[in-house]
Amino acid sequence: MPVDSQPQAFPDIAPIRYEGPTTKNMLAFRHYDADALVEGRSMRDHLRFAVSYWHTFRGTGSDPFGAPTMLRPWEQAGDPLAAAIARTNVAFEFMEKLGVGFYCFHDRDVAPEGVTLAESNKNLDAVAAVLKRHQDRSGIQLLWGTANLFSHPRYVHGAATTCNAEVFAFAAAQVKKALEVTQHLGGAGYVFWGGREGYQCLWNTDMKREIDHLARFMQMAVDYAKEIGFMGQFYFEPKPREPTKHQYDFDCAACINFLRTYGLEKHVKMNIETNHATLAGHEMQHELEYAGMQGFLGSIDANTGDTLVGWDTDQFPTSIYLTTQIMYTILKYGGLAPGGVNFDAKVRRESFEPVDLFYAHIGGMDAFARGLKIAAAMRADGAMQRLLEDRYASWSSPLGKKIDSGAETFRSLEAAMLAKGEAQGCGSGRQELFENLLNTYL
Ligand code: XLS
Ligand code: NI
Ligand code: NI
Repeated sequence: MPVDSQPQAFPDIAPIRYEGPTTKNMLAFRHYDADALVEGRSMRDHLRFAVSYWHTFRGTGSDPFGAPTMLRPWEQAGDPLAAAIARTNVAFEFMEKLGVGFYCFHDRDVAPEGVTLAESNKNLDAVAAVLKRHQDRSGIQLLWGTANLFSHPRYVHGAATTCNAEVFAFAAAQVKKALEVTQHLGGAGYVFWGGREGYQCLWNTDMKREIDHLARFMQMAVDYAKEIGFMGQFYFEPKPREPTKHQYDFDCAACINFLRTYGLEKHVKMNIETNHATLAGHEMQHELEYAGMQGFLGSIDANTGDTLVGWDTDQFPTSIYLTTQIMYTILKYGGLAPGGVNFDAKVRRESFEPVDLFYAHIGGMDAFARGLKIAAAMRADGAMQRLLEDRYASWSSPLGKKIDSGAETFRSLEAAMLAKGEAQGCGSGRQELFENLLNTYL
């Protein structure tokens, strides 16, 4: 049961409101106006913001070099299940004050792991019942659920790709339960992120066997979802490395190839995270474009990295340039729903006071709202699109049309170029002009 008498976790913070770009209040939105319409749809529905339970309510600020810095006043010692239940009040107080519509969790974020699988399942059921009541009361929904298949020592060699069949079985049982709980909470989706589904050393790794097992595992999840009538969208979240040297879900191209190879492409879309794209040597825009052009754009994990730090720093996104790139591509492919914008981001270890959680999310939401407005303005104006089309204008010529329609061959094209002697009409790429044009909207 939620502890009704529990004091508020953020007593000094009033619900965050839209106050417009000129406000001096740093605990207000300057751009995120939930009901405002952009391209005929509310910002709320475009963005579908979600809070990550793990970073925001379980993050401690510990890193490989140092102890936790975020000693939250609401965290209580003693019975971990009672603490987990009390923490749900904190989470919903935070999300209601912030005004987000969704949250995401791993099974072990919300409820403590027990000594046995049965005990873990029981803990999860107990917390899920409380989460359900909070959802029903507040209207906040679960964007996606997932299972933590990487923290416990049993997953040292991976979960679906482990060398040990019993560990695979345990992971399957854990995902079965996580799917049931996600369904019970009306989750709009379910994410697979392969934290330890990869390798550290190829000599001790049978890669073919491991990737086959990953496909078998996902197929079982898809089959079970069908069996229980879970209608949520499955997502695969690419990340090239960390904690393993190589993760099998490396980037969108690798994931989509995997899904098609194993016949899973109808069931799974991409959940794309900015910092993971960076680690893969891509821009977020590239990953979104790649997934979008093939019909695999599902949901995003909104964060950003630091180019001077080589790991997944999961910082809150504040760059308008980045959010403009993201929202332009998302609008181009028709939006995210049933996916959303999940802040898979954590406040810095040095930002250890509870109010920093608000500053961080407000900044991220405003950056996305602004990116959305700019992207919509660019689309309404159309100059960027026209410039792009100009670059490919020769494909509207009789020759271009015939190549695209399949009417030309190597022989016919050779004949045409022998007659002409040289290809004509190659113009400037105008990169600087494109970049300058973009800046006119910022
Ligand atoms: C870690 C991942 C993880 C997934 C969910 O790098 O981003 O948080 O989003 O398991
Ligand atoms: Ni993520
Ligand atoms: Ni990540």
